Amino acid sequence: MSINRGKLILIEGLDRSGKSTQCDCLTAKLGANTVLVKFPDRTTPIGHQINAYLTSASDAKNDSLESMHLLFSANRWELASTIKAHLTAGRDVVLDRYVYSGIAYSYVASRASSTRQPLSLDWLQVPDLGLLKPDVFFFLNVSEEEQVRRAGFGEELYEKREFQRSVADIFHKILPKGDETFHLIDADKSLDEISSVIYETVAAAPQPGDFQYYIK
Ligand code: T5A
Ligand code: NA
Repeated sequence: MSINRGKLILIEGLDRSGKSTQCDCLTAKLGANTVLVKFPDRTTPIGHQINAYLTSASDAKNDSLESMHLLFSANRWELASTIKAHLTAGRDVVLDRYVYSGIAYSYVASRASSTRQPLSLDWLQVPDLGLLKPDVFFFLNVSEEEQVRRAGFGEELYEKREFQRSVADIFHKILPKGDETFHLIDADKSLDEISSVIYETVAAAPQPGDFQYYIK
């Protein structure tokens, strides 16, 4: 008898929207048979390069944006077979950020400098084609006022107000809003309120069927 495959659950959102907090809560609530995967995974060799990029003080990094975009995607690809193996073995996998962050941040970064070509959505989507699609997808939508109020905002490369405003715009353009797997969450609410909605939605989601992949 074959076991049911696990659910692939994605929590995306703006910076400081509470993604990691909610991923931890959900992973704990779902129990021991659940795996949490955070992107970028800064522990791999590719992740080390990404971490250096995100934490470096210099703004003059636009020349390397194409290669950084490909590295963020490669970071997802290097974990793709591990994620699929967990799901096949019946374990739920919770993703903290994924391809939508990849597209949104590179899109805005390529427009933040007048000295380089902006990157098109078509180009930005290609490296992630073929990756597994989530079965349940949450986007944590936090207001600008609440975002800057939360601890730690402004420490990393992309945590600037103007930049975050543009990231919010592009996220809302690319999110699969009509899709039944997609859930927009008001992330200004309390931690407990949000975690209840997320857990109940996951618990009520149908048993997933065949794996689905991002295709052109
Ligand atoms: N990036 C990422 C790319 O450019 N390309 C890619 O392909 C990918 C995957 C780092 C950067 O990388 C970019 C996007 C980012 O700029 P990261 O490592 O996920 O990505 O960023 P982090 O700094 O870890 O995470 P965030 O800053 O986005 O924060 P979270 O995870 O959204 O928020 P969290 O849970 O850490 O909470 C922040 C604070 O708010 C409080 C928490 O206690 C914490 O202090 N908080 C709440 N307070 C009140 N009410 C609530 N409901 C709260 N929930 C949390
Ligand atoms: Na986080």
